[in-house]
Amino acid sequence: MAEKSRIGVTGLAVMGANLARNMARRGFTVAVHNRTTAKTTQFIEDYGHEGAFTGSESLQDFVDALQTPRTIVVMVKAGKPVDAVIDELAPLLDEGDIIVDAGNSHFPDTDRRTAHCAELGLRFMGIGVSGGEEGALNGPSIMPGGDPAAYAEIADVLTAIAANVDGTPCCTHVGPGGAGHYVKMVHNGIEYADIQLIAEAYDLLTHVGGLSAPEIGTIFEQWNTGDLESFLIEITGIVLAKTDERTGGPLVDVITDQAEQKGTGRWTAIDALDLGVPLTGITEAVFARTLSALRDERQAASTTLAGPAPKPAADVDRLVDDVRQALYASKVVAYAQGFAQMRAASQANGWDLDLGAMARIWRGGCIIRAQFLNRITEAYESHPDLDNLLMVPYFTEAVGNAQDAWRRVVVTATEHGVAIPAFSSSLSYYDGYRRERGPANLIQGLRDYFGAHTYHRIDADGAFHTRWSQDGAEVRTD
Ligand code: NBP
Repeated sequence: MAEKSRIGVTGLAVMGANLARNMARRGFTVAVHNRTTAKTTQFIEDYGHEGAFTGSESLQDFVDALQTPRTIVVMVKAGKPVDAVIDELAPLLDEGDIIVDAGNSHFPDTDRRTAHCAELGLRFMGIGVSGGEEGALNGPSIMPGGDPAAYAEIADVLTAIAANVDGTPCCTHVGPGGAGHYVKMVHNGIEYADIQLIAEAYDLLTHVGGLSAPEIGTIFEQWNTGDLESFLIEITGIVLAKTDERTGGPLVDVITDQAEQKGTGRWTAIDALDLGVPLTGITEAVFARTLSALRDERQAASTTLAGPAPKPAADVDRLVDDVRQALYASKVVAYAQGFAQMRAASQANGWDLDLGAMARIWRGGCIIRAQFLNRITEAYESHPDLDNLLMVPYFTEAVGNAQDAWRRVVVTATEHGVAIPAFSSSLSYYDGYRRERGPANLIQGLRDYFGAHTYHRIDADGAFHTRWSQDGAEVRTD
């Protein structure tokens, strides 16, 4: 009888196949299965030589091929397919077996599946995997959520296949239930903001700076040697430098300007609204994608709605440096907001998230990997109860130093009619957050006028209402 496999992977589309290959390359024995058998056969044909795989046609054979207690990684399309696979697997499994959902599941689904599996005597883990197909094969960032004891049993595999930075695997137990998928969701949301900020920088350098795509590509290449050093800045340089084989011009110039999305950014924004966390950068990035999708409407509006007359920038070198600083400051704000959201979720759900560790496991393998994540880890190591990243000296100084350039960029973009929702909302957040007294006193006054919603006074305890349309007197209401 063949040796039983350490771990199983069901779902052999690009992500599952690459994760299984990564595991086998690290010396683990891997059972593989796919709903459509032809994909399993093809997988064994293509990659069977890379490691110790056992391919199975039926789920029963797949389950039988595993060492007990079994660990089964489910890597199928997020949503109903995950439930379908759990329903099919559950009757074939034994108490204590572990089902790992490594897809992009929504965290409430993970909480629900964790409870459902527990009722069946099974252990369920929801793990976030970032890095796309390349990461899955060569080392992703892994965000495991679920029972810590179950994690301990599979940590050898997960830490071995994860990316590794300075000898530290980009994988650590995140928290119970849906915590891993939650952190992956916010990671994706931050990715939306990062990408939107890069797009706005490109837009400004194109339409105000008058620079070509390859020229901007070279600028991004330079930026990647400084504070902005990151995977996304690096690949922006590469994408902008790419020549289109058909036209001989820059490839980006012939790509339609409609951004698609799979939903994780939207989930992050919705969750921020539910939690009451101001998450302007990510939310504006989601809205910018939805606005980009209205291509027909935009084309009609472009010949109807007035904008300012075009005028070139007076000093392009200064614009380039201002945009670099605005990009950095806005990025700091986007991360500050994302981490504030994770902190709020951690408190609301009792997850006890180690936010410094989250930044640490994002340093390698994932799409938002960046030098500056080290600074976030350091910030939470020195201030574990930090309310907002902007309040640690490194970031306070970084954003403070950039603010003049940041304000000039927002003014310039506005004067030139270039939409910069992420740059400007980040700056407004910064200005709103640093205000000792904002204008919400008037909001409360208005709410009290039209709805008797009451207000609090700065000079007295309690809730008050003014009888605006009666005698105008103020009454205490609590
Ligand atoms: P897909 O998301 O395209 O899903 C395809 C897989 O799901 C196939 O193996 C398919 O089997 C299986 N499947 C479906 Br669809 N319905 C099923 C059902 N009812 N029962 C059993 N199997 C079913 O694959 P992917 O792009 O590899 O992504 C997998 C997961 O990883 C997703 O959650 C995705 O969001 C996440 N993710 C993807 C990336 C990326 O870069 N692609 C990055 C990070 C995370 P079949 O062959 O029989 O149709």
